[in-house]
Amino acid sequence: MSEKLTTSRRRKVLRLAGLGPLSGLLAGYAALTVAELVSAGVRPEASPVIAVGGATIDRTPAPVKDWAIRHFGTDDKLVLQLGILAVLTLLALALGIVAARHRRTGAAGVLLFGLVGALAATGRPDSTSATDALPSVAGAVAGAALLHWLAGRLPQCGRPATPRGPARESEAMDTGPAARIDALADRGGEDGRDGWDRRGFVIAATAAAAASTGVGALGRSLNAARGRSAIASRNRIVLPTPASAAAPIPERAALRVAGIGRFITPNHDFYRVDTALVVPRIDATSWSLRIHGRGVTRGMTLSYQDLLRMPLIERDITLTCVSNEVGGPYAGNARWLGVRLADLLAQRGVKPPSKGGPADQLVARSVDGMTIGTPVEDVMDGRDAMLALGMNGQPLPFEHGFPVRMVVPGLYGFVSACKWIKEIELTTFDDYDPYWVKRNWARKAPIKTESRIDTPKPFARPKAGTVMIAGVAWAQHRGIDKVEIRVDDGPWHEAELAAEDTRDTWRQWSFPWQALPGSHTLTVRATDRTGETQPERRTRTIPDGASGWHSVVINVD
Ligand SMILES: Nc1nc2c(c(=O)[nH]1)N[C@H]1C(S)=C(S)[C@@H](COP(=O)(O)O)O[C@H]1N2
Ligand SMILES: [Mo]
Repeated sequence: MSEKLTTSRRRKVLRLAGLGPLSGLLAGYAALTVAELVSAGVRPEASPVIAVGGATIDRTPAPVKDWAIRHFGTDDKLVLQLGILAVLTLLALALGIVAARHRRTGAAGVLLFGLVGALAATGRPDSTSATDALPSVAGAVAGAALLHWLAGRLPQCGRPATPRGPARESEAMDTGPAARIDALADRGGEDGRDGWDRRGFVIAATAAAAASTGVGALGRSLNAARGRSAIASRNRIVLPTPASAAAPIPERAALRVAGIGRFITPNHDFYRVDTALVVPRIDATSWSLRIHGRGVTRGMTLSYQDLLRMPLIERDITLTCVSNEVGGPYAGNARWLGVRLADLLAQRGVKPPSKGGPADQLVARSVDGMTIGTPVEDVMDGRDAMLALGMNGQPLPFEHGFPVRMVVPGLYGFVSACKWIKEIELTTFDDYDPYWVKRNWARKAPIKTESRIDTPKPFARPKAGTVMIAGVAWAQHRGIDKVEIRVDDGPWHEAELAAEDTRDTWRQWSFPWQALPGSHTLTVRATDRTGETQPERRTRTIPDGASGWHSVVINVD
């Protein structure tokens, strides 16, 4: 051994490379679990990871968000939370190393990150109370105290140890006299004669980990209990029969072609796009909706029971997300049950701008602070815009807006489909920019005509002969008139359209193709009932929806 390894050095290594970072991790873990417990007493959304995650979502530039939705889909939130946990882990490790040298500085660092959590929690649009800072503050204080305490139990440099007893042969073998002394010193340390009480540290660390786990488990179960009253309120709901039922779906609206999506999307398969890291669980019995603003002669607050007592309409409507790429999955078709929004507004004195009404924008606000702006003209032009309570025969699932959401045929979700709605304000486009508009998305966004090849899938290898090409096309509230298929650079062929349910729903189509061996590009385009054919040119999703033709490349064997 050429280098002399002194006792002091060795302890430094132990402190900085192992136990210091471990103390940091334990402190971080304690901070998060204490925060979780306190958030159960405040509200689950105020817990620091959720708050920082929400603040991150709010501040994510639109192209990045778009990219995240495209690559992670509905898992984008899981990815974000894992990312935050990874960053926190690194910070905890770093603060542990700092604390091993300077206890106070390390502890102060933990408090600083608590402050970041507190600011994120109170700065969220859905935060109405300063108590939202409590989980972060309590967690940070607990974490800082634990780090300070554990760092005080780490081996200290430069203190002489008292060698005691002979070193074991194995330790002394080929390591030279310096290392032998080190080994002796460490054994001495076990007895705590030099201020480094190894057993004491292990006990303290284990106790801290166990206590944190207990606190975290308690917090989780309390948070879950909060959700249970909402679940119970949903389970008790019996949806009334509609005053105006949807016409039965034509039998020939759904094609029997393998690989094509179902005509009605089951609730559990329905795409989900929102900014909520925690799905709001609202008790229907304590929910209310306030309607107010310009031109509302009689403002009002409605309860869920009030809505159930009103005449309900039932309609099939295809929802589409503006973030859907050409050929993408963010469209779904459901049978919605709800109150006609135009009737409700008219009763309260609201007039559309074309009839002299002062408000041209309806802003819906959700319990999670989302704001969504919809043209009043569209809501009141005769289409079946509704406050939906039911989706495919069930009360709305929590993920899809329970207890009440908006649905407006023909408009992308970000300008129409507010979930977990709690307020409707009549205002103007000049006066107010809702959430997405502040982030460079369009103020108004009717759904663009789109068509999608569902089968064959990209890079499929069908056998030569008849290959069924099939998919869906949508142009909500205008209706689909024609779908055409092109193979490679050949001529356009008209596909066969399935029966139309309503002009607010998507339409399935199919085309039996005599496939010849080789690589082929299949392209689809649709024409809506106004006579407009989908443009070929691809545009991005931002600001008002992607356009362009969908195509898939396959290999025929
Ligand atoms: N409260 C709230 N409502 C929301 C959103 C949201 O982020 N928060 N996203 C909107 C968007 S962009 C779309 S496309 C639809 C999606 O509804 P779904 O998740 O039920 O499919 O909800 C809309 N309503
Ligand atoms: Mo969306």
